[in-house]
Amino acid sequence: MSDKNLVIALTKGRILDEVLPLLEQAGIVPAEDIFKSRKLIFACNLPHVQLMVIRGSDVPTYVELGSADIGIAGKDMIMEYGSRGFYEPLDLEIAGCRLMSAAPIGAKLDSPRLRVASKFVNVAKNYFYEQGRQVDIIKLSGALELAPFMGLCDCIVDVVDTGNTLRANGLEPRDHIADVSTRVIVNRASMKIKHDLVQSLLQRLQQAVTANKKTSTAS
Ligand code: PRT
Ligand code: MG
Repeated sequence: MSDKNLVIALTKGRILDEVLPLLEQAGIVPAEDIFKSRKLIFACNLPHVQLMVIRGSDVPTYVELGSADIGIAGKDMIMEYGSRGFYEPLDLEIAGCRLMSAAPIGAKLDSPRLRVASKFVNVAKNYFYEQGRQVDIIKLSGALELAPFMGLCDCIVDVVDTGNTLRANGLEPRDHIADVSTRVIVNRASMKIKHDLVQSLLQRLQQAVTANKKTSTAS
């Protein structure tokens, strides 16, 4: 990590689609089409900036350990990572969704020890602990909606947007655990050592977020 370079770790998938236009408004444009390339790291129009494209769950790790200065990831991933080893100065207000529990429609969750399947094991554990409920947490990596019907668990914790995926699989949302949107996180040392570079990027991103909000409320 040189003092003059800025490495930005981006989340691939739906966040990338929404974040590239914001970065462009903030003056950062990849040197090639990220979607057509199999590369994982990209140069851009600013010679001192590099963009990494990785899984959202890995973004906090890169930023906390300082291999990336800045990260862009969903609040769900940041909550699950669960560290205070970086700053979270900006909400980009994109890729909004909710972390929720969900169960088969009408199911009574009255067993004394609830079996909960999730990708978000820490989020789930903390939430049910705060509710005073005894739980066994089962870690899954995907297709969570199937798990209750296969007898693996009583309920799940997942991110929900429209709720269509839940409904299509016979589930209903239950508890609203947290609102999720895409956040900018910054390595603690980078915030000091690269103060000017980081602050000017944060400012331009904030302006892009504000400008987008104005156009979306105007239309
Ligand atoms: O890439 P990987 O497989 O590890 O993760 P992923 O598939 O969850 O990644 P991706 O690209 O889908 O999402 C990355 C980030 O987008 C998440 O960390 C969230 O912050 C944000 N996000 C916003 C969402 C959704 N909305 C969302 N709806 N992430 C996932 N979903 C999924 C959800 O898991 C469920 O399968 O979409 C389905 C539910 O959508 P609805 O509209 O049917 O409710
Ligand atoms: Mg995916």
